[in-house]
Amino acid sequence: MTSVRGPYPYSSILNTGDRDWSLDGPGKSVQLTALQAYTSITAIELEWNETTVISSPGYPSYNDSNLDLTWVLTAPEGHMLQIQILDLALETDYDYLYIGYGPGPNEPGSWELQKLTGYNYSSEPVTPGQSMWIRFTTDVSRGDIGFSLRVTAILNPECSSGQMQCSSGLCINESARCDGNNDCLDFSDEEYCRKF
Ligand SMILES: [Ca+2]
Ligand SMILES: [Ca+2]
Repeated sequence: MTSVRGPYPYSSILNTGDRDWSLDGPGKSVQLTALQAYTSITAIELEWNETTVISSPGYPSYNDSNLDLTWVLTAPEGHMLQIQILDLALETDYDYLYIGYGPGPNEPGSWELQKLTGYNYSSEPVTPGQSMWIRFTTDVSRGDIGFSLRVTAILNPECSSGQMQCSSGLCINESARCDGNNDCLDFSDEEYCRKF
């Protein structure tokens, strides 16, 4: 069974929005509009062959301001997460979908793999590793359709000959070992290299 912890929200008053201070005359009142920032982190542990679909709140439409939502997903040992974007329509340059490898957007050992906005995306599945994170942020103004993506915990494919396996389970070309580039995304192809 999928194990889900969270979302763990915290809300805060960012500012007081539009104000009408015109108090002159009877019957006038002050209206204060509070804009809320909604931040949450949801942890999802997938079991073997399990699939989950993650979508923006209210998909296929969103209009929420100041969202900052994070999902952190993990697969069991020996498995990898495969992600496929099913749909993406975000307010260009204002609302973003981030996809990364590792335990969380600001955690050590994490890397941002994709930063998406607007309408262009690839529906090719990508397999970042055993853990990954997704972050969705919106600004104060308008929305669009939102996003939907599918994450599946797949059995770690054996690397073919001429490849090495990273600690994350990713297969990379053997020639990328110890070449100074972080091909594994977790630096495991650059560990235990002879230093000249
Ligand atoms: Ca927006
Ligand atoms: Ca390398």
